[in-house]
Amino acid sequence: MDENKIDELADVLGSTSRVAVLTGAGISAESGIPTFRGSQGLWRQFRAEELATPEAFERDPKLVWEWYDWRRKLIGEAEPNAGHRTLSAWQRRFPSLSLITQNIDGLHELAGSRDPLELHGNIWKTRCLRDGTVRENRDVPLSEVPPRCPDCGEWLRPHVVWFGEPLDSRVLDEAFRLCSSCQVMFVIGTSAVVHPAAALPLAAAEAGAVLVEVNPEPTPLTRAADFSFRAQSGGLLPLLDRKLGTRRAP
Ligand code: BJW
Repeated sequence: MDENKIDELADVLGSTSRVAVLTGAGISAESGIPTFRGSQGLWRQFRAEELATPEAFERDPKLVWEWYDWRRKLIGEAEPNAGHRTLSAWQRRFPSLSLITQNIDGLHELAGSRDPLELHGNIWKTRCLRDGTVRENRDVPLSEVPPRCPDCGEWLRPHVVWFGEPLDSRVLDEAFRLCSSCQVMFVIGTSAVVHPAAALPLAAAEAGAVLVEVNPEPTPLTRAADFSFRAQSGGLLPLLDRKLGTRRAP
C-alpha cells in the first residue's frame, strides 16, 4: 500500500466539503457476498441472460425467483464490513457526502448510511406486475415462489434493475447532479463496465472533481483516476479514515 499516496489524499480531503461515492459489489465482497465478474463472480456460475433480464423473468419467473431467494438468504446472513462502516462515519465527517450504490444488498443502510441512492434497486423490495406497487419483503425463504401480491394476487417481481431496463430517472438524474457538483469522487469496488452507472465518475472528472478509485484490480476507469489504490475497501477506507483523524475536520 502506497502510504505517501494515502497521506497526499488525506491532505486533499482535509479541505474538501463535497464528496460523492459510487460503490459496487466489491465493497460487499468482504461481507461474504459474491461479486458478479471475476474468477469467483456470479456470472461465472450463472448466465445473466437467464436470470437478470426481463425476458428471463417472462420465460421462467420461478427460476429467477429461486435465484433471488438464494441470494436473499446469503445477503440476509451478511453484516456490513469496515468499508461500509467507514463510509457511514464519513457522512458525519464531511459537510456533504452523497452515497450512490449499484448494490441491491442494503448493507450501506444497515451500516447506518443515510439515504443511499440505489441505482439498481433493492433485493428486499418487491414490485407488483399489475400496478407497480413497491413493498418491502424480508421473508427468507419466500413463503411461495414466485410470490404473489397480497392485494391483487398478481405475481411480484424483485424491485431491481435488470439488463435492458431503464434506471429510475429521478434517481439517475440526482446521481449525475451530485457527481457533477462534488469536489472528490470515490469509486469503490466496481468493475465500471455497466452503464449508465459507469458514466457517473466520468461526469465528475469532466466537472473537475478529483477521482479516487479503490479496487484490487484495474478497471476501465483506472487511467482517468487521480488516485488509484489497488486494495480491498475494508482495509483501505479505515486506513484513510485514521489518517484523516489526525487532521482537522473541514
Ligand atoms: C473489490 C473487492 C474488495 C473485489 N474491495 N473492490 C453503454 C455502453 C455499453 C452497454 C450499455 C451502455 N448503456 C447501456 C448498456 C447496456 C447495459 C450494460 O451496461 N451492459 C454492459 C455490461 C456491456 N446496461 C443496462 O442494460 C442498464 N440499463 C440501461 O442502460 O437501460 C437503457 C434503457 C433506456 C430506456 C429504455 C430501456 C433501456 C441496466 C443495468 C442493470 C444492471 N443490473 C445488475 C443486476 C442488478 C440486480 C441484481 O443484483 O440481481 O446490476 S448486473 C450487475 O452489474 C449488478 C451490478 O450492480 C452491476 C455492476 O457490477 P459491479 O458492482 O461493478 O460488480 P462487478 O462484479 O462487476 O465488479 C466488482 C469489482 O469489485 C471488481 O472490479 C473487483 O475487482 C472489485 N473487488 N473485491 C474493493 N474487497
